[in-house]
Amino acid sequence: MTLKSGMVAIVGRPNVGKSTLLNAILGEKVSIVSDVPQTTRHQIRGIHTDERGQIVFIDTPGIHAGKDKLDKYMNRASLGSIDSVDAVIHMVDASEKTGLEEKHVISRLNKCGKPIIVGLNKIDITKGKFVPEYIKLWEEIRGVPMTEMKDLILFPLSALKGTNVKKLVDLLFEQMPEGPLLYDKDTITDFPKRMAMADLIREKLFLLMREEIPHSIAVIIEGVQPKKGKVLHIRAAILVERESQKEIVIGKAGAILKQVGSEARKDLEELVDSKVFLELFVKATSNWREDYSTLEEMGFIFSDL
Ligand SMILES: Nc1nc2c(ncn2[C@@H]2O[C@H](COP(=O)(O)OP(=O)(O)OP(=O)(O)O)[C@@H](O)[C@H]2O)c(=O)[nH]1
Ligand SMILES: [Mg+2]
Repeated sequence: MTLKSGMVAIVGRPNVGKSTLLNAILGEKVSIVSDVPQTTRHQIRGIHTDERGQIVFIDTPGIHAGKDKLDKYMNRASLGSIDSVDAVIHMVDASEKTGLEEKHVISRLNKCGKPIIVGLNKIDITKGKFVPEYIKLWEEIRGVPMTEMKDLILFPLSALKGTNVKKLVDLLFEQMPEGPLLYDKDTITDFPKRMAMADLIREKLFLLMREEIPHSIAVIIEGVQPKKGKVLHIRAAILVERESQKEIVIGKAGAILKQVGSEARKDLEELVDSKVFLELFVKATSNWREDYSTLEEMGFIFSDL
């Protein structure tokens, strides 16, 4: 059988389930997930390989309206991914009304000339009340009925429950060009370890703090010391913008930080396949979302976009 290989971008507004879908396709957690919007801040590649060939999925940050350097980076990382792929999944939350973000994404996808799969996600909690709204957005922009849009496929999904996820991969393989494997068959992601470590810690902060989480929170891995005995020592800084936010993150008598540390440590141990000693501290650094050197230290590479 001739091998197929290609790339697929997963785009859409925040919180619709893009990262959940990537993890469901791979059967492994590669991208962090939370119900706080703008959880994903980088392009994260997840690689699916089977006897048919290979599909490289690119999970992207949710498209949103912010204006600082980090927001602009995230939006570019997201929409910029469209140019380099063979097909696009536009993830939408079928349980929510359409918004300006959908219009923005659709106007960008309209003339991209690639197959577009509209992932109507969260069908486990919705009967599809808002699906006609999505169809209308496309019909408005193109001035023809949906049935005439040969590049567009509406695809109901539950990324959380795994409903239709295998069928989605089958459908995508049909769209992929012939070609050799792009990565070694055992590679599941090329996201750098240090950035994955920082993201895992950030995920626990999001999950434990939820609405209380300061918008401008970030994690930097400041040091990874080679194993002493059997333990890997990881030192991570949690950045907030103001002194007053430090207390919120630390919690009463250090309760939040302690819980974040203990939950993150378990995931980190799985990631690095070793026992971990995790040292966390909180630092107030004003305006880091506008500061190139801090952003670069976190792994945001502006020259790539
Ligand atoms: N009920 C339901 N919830 C889902 C589904 N898919 C994702 N979620 C939830 O939606 C929330 C957001 O999921 P993410 O995968 O982080 O969303 P995202 O689109 O990657 O968000 P950003 O990274 O912020 O752009 C999480 O609480 C998920 O558990 C689904 O199919 N059904
Ligand atoms: Mg995400």
